Amino acid sequence: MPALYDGLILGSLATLDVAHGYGEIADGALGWRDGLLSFVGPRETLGGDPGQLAAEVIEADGWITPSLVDCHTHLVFAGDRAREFEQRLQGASYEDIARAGGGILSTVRAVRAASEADLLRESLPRARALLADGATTLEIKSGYGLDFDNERKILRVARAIGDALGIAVHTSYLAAHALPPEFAGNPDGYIDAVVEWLPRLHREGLVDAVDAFCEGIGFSPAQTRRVFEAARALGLPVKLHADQLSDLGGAALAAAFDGLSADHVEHTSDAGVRAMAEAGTVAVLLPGAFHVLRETKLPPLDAFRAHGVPMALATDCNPGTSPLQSLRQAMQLACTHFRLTPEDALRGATVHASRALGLQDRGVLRVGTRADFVHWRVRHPAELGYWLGGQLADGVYAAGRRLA
Ligand code: DI6
Ligand code: FE
Repeated sequence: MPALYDGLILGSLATLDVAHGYGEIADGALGWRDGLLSFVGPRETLGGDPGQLAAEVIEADGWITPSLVDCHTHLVFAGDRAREFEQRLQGASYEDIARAGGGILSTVRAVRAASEADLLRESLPRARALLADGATTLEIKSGYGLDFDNERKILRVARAIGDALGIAVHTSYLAAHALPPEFAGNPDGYIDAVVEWLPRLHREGLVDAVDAFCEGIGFSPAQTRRVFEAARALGLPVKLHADQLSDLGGAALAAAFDGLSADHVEHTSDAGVRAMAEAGTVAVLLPGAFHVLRETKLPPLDAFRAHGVPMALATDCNPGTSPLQSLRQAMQLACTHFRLTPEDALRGATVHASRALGLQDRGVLRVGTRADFVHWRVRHPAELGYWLGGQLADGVYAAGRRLA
């Protein structure tokens, strides 16, 4: 008789499949078949000897949670910006450096000079690091190419990372990230190009969502709107780097387009929060950038809570503002800087992050969802938002397959 489950893992479960709390099942069992969870419950209700029910049985001491979902990264890039980090420590601001042609544009120069193979070779270790610390779904943005061929190169590398590691990669087209030198003084002309490239890249299957940097050193709300209209014409969801350094009404703009998420949101106003609540737009908090830029303006956390706006967490892994290669570390930073509880942080990096990508098939341990889970060497799930560094993941699984 064929086994009922392809695999079973036995241990303490934090299912998160509840409105409050971890959804703890102390002596639990998780079973899967064909990549989906088919049993989640107390071990004693399995109804048989695990060894007879499943082809593979794993005894896990420690806790099992849903795999982490990193819903905002720029991890495909070349080079680094350590020198610029040094300049900031000597007093230059992020905006000063950007205006002087450094910042994002210095990474653009490095990306343009790199071959597709180089770019994959440089970026893959970052994705591997995220995976090793529990993330099996990653969002990866373009935005360091700023011309058709180089934006395409980044998106192709993002897809290649998914194939190489067996993880799920969701791509976002972020050509409206900075103004390339070819369009100096002509941002509207650049937006024309951004809008023209989008359907061509979409036709190649390279775009899952559309993003923009709506900021004084980025693009105006009117320019962002044009990019969003192009996305809408193709039926693509949008998200936005909104209100990171100043309040341009970005969060409300993302909400007006039924955005999946508004990200950063440190300067979002009360009206912005209300618009997000109404549209169901998720707030993606990026404590890595907050930490590295030594920001002091906190996102409107109480307002998000009061209006029931879900708060997701992500690494924002990028060479300028967040050289962060662990989502678990982002959870710790969110607890420290934003006073999230470890439980909020875990939800932020799982359930809410999935929602920020428009995904309902992961982020909790529930029958019928993907068998994406992590076995952690911890005594309690609160430890996931507590330790700085270290190696806690004992096994990282996607669709029932062990990847790390
Ligand atoms: N905001 C960010 O935090 C990243 N992009 C953005 O629009 C930073 C990108 C970089 O500095 O390279
Ligand atoms: Fe970002």
